Amino acid sequence: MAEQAISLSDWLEGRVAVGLDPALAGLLADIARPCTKIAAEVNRAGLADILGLSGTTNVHGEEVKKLDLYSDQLIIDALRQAGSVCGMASEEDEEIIAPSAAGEQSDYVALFDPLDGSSNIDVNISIGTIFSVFRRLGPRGSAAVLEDFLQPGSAQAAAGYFAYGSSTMLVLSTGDGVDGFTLDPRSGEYLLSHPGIITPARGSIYSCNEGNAWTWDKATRDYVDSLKDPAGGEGRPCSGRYVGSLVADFHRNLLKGGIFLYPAGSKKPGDKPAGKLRLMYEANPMALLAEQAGGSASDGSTRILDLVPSSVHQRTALILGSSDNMAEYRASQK
Ligand code: P6P
Repeated sequence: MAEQAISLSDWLEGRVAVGLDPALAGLLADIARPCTKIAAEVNRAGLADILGLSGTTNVHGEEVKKLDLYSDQLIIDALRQAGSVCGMASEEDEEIIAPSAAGEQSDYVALFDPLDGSSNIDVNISIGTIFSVFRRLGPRGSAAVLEDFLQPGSAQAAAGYFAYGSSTMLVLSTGDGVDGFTLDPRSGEYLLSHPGIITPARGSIYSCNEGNAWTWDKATRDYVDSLKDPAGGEGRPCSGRYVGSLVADFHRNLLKGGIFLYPAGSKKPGDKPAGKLRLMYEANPMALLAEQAGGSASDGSTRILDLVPSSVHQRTALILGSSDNMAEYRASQK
């Protein structure tokens, strides 16, 4: 007889019993609710044209937004209605987003990429929602200010992602390990399916867009070439796996081990190499999960979680994964 599966709400209750702030537990549950709706819409996206939903008015005569804007609004409305945050920042919104009046009493701000990789929807590739939570720096009773968001990733109170794939999964950390939950579509409950995720110390998968190799520095190009060389070192040759959707690529590597690289690149001689991924709501959350699962994450020279942000939407290079693979990568950059 299978053991009774633990639901997300049971799991959160258990964590509150050993010290997790009940308000943070509530915030995580409040994020899960809109993401379950997003999962359902992502699964229907393929029907949009057939049902005349995308970019036109739907059967109810409502104007239907692009799925990433729809997802963004769902999360904002849910967190405002619940009063769970004193401010939000989203990849889809240039300015920080004000809370509801109730939210001004919250101790937390949330940052999110509501539908990362959304360009992959049309080709039915897994995409996801990525979120990061910080405790506010100032006193309760007013909307969060920019400083509440511009904290190093090491200060995250929680972080995680929803993966909309063959099943819908939630993978999160509140700083005490990484746990994965799978949505049971029948009950609408997230059930603990991957307790205490530890990423393998070494993996044979490398993930990067090699079409950008010409923009990387030589040390990075040489390192990636070594991964493909049977005589290039332990575990070679590695297997290249790159979906082009951070949640999908990260999730596979988290479970199977390996290294994901989106290095800084310069497209014109003399250009300062720049990263593409967003620090606050892509790199930081994934870096927290990687470290909590036993791996590590860097921008090529600095630990991601040590980066002090100057802007909510700033970009960074991101190299993260298994501890041994990351140690090898760091040694190759010296
Ligand atoms: P490229 C998706 O647009 C995204 O932000 C991440 O999900 C993904 O890892 C990356 O960009 C893919 O970028 O340049 O390889 O298409």
